[in-house]
Amino acid sequence: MIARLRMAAAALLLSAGACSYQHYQSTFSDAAVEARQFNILFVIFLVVCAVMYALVITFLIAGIARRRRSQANVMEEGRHHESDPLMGTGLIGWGALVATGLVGLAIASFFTDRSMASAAARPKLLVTVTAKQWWWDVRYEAGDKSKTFHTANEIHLPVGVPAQIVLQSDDVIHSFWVPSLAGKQDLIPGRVNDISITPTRVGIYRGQCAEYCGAEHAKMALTVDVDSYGDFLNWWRHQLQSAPPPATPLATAGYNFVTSRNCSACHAIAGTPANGTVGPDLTHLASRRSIAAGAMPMSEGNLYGWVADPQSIKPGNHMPTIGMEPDQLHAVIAYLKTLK
Ligand code: HEC
Ligand SMILES: [Cu+2]
Repeated sequence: MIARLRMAAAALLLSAGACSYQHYQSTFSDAAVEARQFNILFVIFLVVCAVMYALVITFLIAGIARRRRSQANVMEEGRHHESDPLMGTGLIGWGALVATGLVGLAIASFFTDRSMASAAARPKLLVTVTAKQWWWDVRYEAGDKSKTFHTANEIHLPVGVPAQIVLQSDDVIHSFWVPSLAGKQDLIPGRVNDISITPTRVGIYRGQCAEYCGAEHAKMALTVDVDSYGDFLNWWRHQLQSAPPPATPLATAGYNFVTSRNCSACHAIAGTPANGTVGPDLTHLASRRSIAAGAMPMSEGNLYGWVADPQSIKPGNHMPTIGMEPDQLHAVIAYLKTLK
């Protein structure tokens, strides 16, 4: 019954032209324990409220019909004010039904909350997400400091493993929202929030900032890759590695430009002198799916576009347009492409 309703709701959403990526960014197609619990609760609320609504409308129509009938039959004044013996019992029954419905909803909410809390109580993976105008810094935590690393705008989680995502903000209030995986949670300056996610289905899930945070709020997306355990471990081991040294003369020229000019004041590249924290970590830039928090797909052409003139792509973002000669731009892109 619940599954049918959910399918009907999802079909409705899709037929309304929502999108062809059924599992990409949808509250209805859950891919984590937390999102599923929300969905079950949603269906319970929907069914209880729909039944009550249908009853109210039925009684209303019955009442109107009855009054019409009695007006037609009985002309003398006061007749229809006579109390109906069934009325008292009916009212008590109605009150009991409303109370049962409300208590039922409260109990359902309570158990949903409890089971989400119990999933959150045993996280196996700790990821800190810091929202910045207008991108997401992602730090994988580990007891051993040498096993901590940064990435940006792309989170990887192993399927079936409860993860705790710690949420912080450096500037204004943002909101972390990956509809297929969990509800929304705000990132508030000066405060530490968190959200737990236990993914149940391998796939790519899109999320976005859900709290207006300034000019480029609309271009502040992120993706969560839910990987099989093996794929996750491979990704994780790869992210722990430093950037390889440049192998061609062109890439070396790019390396020299990036590490000696202002790029390195804002960006970090592990294994090089670049250690800025104003912008995204670039160590494995080329392995990511998009550029600048989902503003564009990752490609050589788009990298050229971004580095040459980031302000035309995301007007107002905090990376200034940096004057470069064409050969310097070629060199920088040749180097960035090696950051796999
Ligand atoms: C004043 C700081 C600053 C400087 C200098 C700077 N950047 Fe950036 N850069 C940023 C910020 C902030 C972002 C994120 C913009 C956004 O998504 O809103 C960014 C984003 C990027 C991205 C996309 C990263 C991603 O994860 O999608 C690349 C690539 C990049 N910068 C390369 C460079 C290069 C190359 C230089 C030097 C020529 C440079 N940046 C200079 C601040 C800077
Ligand atoms: Cu925002």
